[in-house]
Amino acid sequence: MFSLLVLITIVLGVVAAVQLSKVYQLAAKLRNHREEDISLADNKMNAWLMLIWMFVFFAGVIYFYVVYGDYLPVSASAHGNDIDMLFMVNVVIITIVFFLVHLFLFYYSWKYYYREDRKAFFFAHSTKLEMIWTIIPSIVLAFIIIFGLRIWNDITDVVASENPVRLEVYAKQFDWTIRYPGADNELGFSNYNLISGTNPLGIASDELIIGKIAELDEEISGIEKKLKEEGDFLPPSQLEALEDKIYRLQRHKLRINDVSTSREASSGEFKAGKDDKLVKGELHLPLGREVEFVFNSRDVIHSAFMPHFRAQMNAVPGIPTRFKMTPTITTDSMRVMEDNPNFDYILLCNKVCGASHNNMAVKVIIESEEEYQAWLEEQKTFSETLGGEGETDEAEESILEPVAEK
Ligand SMILES: [Cu+2]
Repeated sequence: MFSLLVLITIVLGVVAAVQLSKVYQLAAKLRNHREEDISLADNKMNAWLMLIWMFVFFAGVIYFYVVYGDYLPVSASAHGNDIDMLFMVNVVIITIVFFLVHLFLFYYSWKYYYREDRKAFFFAHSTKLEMIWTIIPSIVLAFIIIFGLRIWNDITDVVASENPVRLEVYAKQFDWTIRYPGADNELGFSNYNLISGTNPLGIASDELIIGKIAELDEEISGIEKKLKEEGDFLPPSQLEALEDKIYRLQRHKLRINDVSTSREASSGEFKAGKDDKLVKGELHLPLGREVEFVFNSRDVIHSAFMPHFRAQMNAVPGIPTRFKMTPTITTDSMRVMEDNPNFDYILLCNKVCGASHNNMAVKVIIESEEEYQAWLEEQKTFSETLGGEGETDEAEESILEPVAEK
């Protein structure tokens, strides 16, 4: 309702301005005064308007700095303070330049408005001036870039800590799945070709590969049966569509074969996926331990943004991206600091990725190591969610029945 009122006010304001200018033009015409004839009084008025506007403009900018300048939440990660410092340094430099440039712009517009008896000082070139406005910005920009790069290198340096938390953040339209590596602290190999209803991240294992191939075979033979029985009665377009589907399913099978004969398969990495833990809706992290994130996406580019931790990384289909950070404030402490018992950290999608992009948010919970371990203990492993054949070690040797079916 309020925004409607604002809109009406703006529209009426524009209409009024247009009408006023028409009246002005008409009056000028009556006075036999062409629009391009500018009097000294006009010039003077414009000069003063420039100066007045400068003060209004500056006052407005200062007002917004004061009211909205402190909009960032408290940083809750080890590197967050560095980012904030970098940000502040940039803001200070930009603010100084902003005020200087606009001061000159408006002040000289006011001071040197046109007067008949005065001629402008004219010169074609000044090496000194050119040097000043080339060298000073170069130095300032070089400083900003070097300073920024140093901080970025500190944040992204590859030396891992002794005992990091490893996890994968897997995006799809429109939610996030968090995968913890389980007891071996190793994320199992995964491939999007293996994604199914029960295997949302496409984690690989011998059984799952066999299961998936069986699933595809079943689908193919179903279509072939249909073609045999009804083929003669189907319109050509539908016939073509079914044949195309068979072709695509067979291609999918070939790709799965590639997965099972890939390098990862022979090095036994398939084992690591069994005890992985898949969690939706919540991301738990222990306080003070370094977290190594791997980001992946199933469909389009998403971006994992955690504003309180000053962290953001794109999740790109087919290209795992990485980021490290160490949380420094628990959710409980932050609730006290913010004086808000309902406060929660958040991970959200920061790339407009489709219709329900705004739904892509996950609660982030920073807790003590003990609480974190207790919570992790409660989560089901991937093989448990598949249907309870549990931790059978023999499964790796003998190839069991397909388990992918529900
Ligand atoms: Cu998204």
